Amino acid sequence: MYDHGRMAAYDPEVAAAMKDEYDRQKGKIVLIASENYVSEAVLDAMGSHLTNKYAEGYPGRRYYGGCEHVDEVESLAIERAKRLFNAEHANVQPHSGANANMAVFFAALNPGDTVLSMNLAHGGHLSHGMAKNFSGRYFNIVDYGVSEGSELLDYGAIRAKALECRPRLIVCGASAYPRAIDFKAFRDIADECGALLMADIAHIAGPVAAGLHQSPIPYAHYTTSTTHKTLRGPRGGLILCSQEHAKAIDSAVFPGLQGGPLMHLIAAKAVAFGEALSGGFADYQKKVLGNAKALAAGLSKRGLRLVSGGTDNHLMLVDLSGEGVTGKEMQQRLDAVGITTNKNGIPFDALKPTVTSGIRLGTPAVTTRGMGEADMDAIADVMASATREYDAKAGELRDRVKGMTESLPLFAW
Ligand code: DSN
Repeated sequence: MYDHGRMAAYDPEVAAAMKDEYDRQKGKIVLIASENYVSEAVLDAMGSHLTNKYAEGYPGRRYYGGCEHVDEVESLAIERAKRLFNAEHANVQPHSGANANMAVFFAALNPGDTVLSMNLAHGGHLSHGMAKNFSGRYFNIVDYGVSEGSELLDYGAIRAKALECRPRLIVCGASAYPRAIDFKAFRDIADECGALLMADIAHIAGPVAAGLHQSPIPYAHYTTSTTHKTLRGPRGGLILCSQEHAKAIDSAVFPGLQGGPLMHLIAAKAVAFGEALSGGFADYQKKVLGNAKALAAGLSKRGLRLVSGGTDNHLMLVDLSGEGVTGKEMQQRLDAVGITTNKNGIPFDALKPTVTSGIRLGTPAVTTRGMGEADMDAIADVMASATREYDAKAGELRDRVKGMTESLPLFAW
């Protein structure tokens, strides 16, 4: 376990806030779909003296002396990432998922080029083309979304849009889409209109690595990811591609966008990829998906509406618009009883993004703590009460959540 006492001896003020955050993580049920808990091994690598080293460049081709050991670390991370995803090339240097996406845009596009990507309000991501983001400012973004009735991606409509706008790049992948994504269908569309395809699997990297979701690797020209969501590594980014695109991607990351790589985080990525290649990882991912289905079923049977009716992956969106409570209020209520979530717009939301009609829920973190399907039903019960009888039951709900988290370790796998 992390030694808070040692930190307190160095810097009591920072240590106190760190310990409070540790207690918050331990005392609450975390249902933020993009969060997880790392192993002690990943934590150790992040907190190591590798942080002291400058290593601009790539293994064997650095601009600083003394890189022989960090070369080994980065080579391990690259080889493990390639093996994990069955990819020809991996760049493990992006500091974040947004940086990984920016590097692909930098490698594949010129300013002003047309990009077809998923609307943020329908589940896309900031870095796929939101107006204020670099992607929306420097490129001509055309967006696609989900259908109003089914709330699912409509590949026929996406194809029609692609043939009309003739994008240079099509971006698929999402931050708040609860259903499987058909990467092959996207590649067929890209081929038909002469576009490149980027798949952002930040959310579903874990199930993809475990063979529980179709892999984009055979279809996408570029695959990007974060390493800290379902993949359960340190905060960071990753790009996978074929040899054909390797040079352009490496050059876009460094010197294109970044200077020195964060070698302590690259070591932690290597450790996390090693864990993901080990026996228990597929089992963990199966449990993440099983827990998501159980949570969705528990909410549905208590009358709460889920966008698209359920989930195929680790996350779901609860539509609160018929419940007399906004996403913002629900996030606050749940926080007060010990469940951490995030308000989230639902497709065709009438409320603004700072209020929203929905909340997004995901099961990677609770599964890492060892919770199972019966726990998901108990959480669904708390959430239904928090939606409909919060004022009368807040205290009781807080006690129930406390009872559920008290004995659980942060990392049970
Ligand atoms: N902010 C992340 C999420 O919560 O999905 C995406 O980058």
